[in-house]
Amino acid sequence: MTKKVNIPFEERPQGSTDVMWRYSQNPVIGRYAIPTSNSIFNSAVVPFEDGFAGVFRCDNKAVQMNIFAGFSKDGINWDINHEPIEMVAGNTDMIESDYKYDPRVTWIEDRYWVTWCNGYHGPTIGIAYTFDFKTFHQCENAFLPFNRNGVLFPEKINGKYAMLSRPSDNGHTPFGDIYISYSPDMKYWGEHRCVMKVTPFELSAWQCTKIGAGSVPIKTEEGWLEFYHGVINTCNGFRYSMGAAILDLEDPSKVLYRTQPYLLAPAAPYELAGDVPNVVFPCAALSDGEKIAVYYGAADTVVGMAFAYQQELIDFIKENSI
Ligand code: BMA
Repeated sequence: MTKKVNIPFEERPQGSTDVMWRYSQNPVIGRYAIPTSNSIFNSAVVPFEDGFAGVFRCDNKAVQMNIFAGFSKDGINWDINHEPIEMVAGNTDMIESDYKYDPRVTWIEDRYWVTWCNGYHGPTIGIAYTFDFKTFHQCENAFLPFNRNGVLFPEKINGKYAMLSRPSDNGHTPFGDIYISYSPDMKYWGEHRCVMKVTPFELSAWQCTKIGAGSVPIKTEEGWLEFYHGVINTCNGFRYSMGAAILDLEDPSKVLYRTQPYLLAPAAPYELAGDVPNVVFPCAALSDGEKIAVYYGAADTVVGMAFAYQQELIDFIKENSI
């Protein structure tokens, strides 16, 4: 897919010196954007046909978590289906799924792959593929429970599919590091290696409790550009912020650079207040090689966007690396 993408973008606000800035019209998706929803957040988008498609986490008014397909001409105004995705069998018999949340989407070779947190005796990583965002083929879960934040690389590495993930527990996990795993066939996963761990509190406190992969990594000349979330446990609970790392192109278990300061932390009203206050949770990023648009869940309630210039951001990550 070499098609030039017209990604949604807004210039840095006058007077701002931040390397990443929020969209002035945030949130782009409100909590009640479909009739049944209580909240829509932690969602993933990709270029599709002459616009964009996405997989959205919509919790309903019984607060059941599920994923829904959606479409957009401009990447900002979205039509989200009113019915959740119904999977059909992919590379295995249908697997039970008590719930689905926090999807990611990436194009690899000939199809779109979706990963999400799949309820199978607790959270683990579900995988499906689609060609058209209408029919979704559910494949084997990647891992044993418990695991979250499964994020595929957009191409094979040394001939194998590669996925970042975050082994966890069955609750609001108070720990968590990022690992990478490989698969020859999207069914059997192994060669698990540690990529990144939490930081010492005194070095970079916003990422000292747990970290998790966010967006599908963006391939750049400097390495894989990966947006991730980092969490600090405060006296009022967890606070989720966004940082970025650059991973080695041939061996992404090698972290080349990683931000000491966060790129975006809860500060706007829709990030500070919502069903879970103080959450900025990136799940997708678009790049045209120059500009970047990140989609993130805000306060587990709505979807926001933030922008950056790719080279400025890479320079910032290198200059402010741990
Ligand atoms: C995590 C996941 C995310 C959520 C975050 C903050 O464990 O459940 O979906 O955004 O907590 O509540």
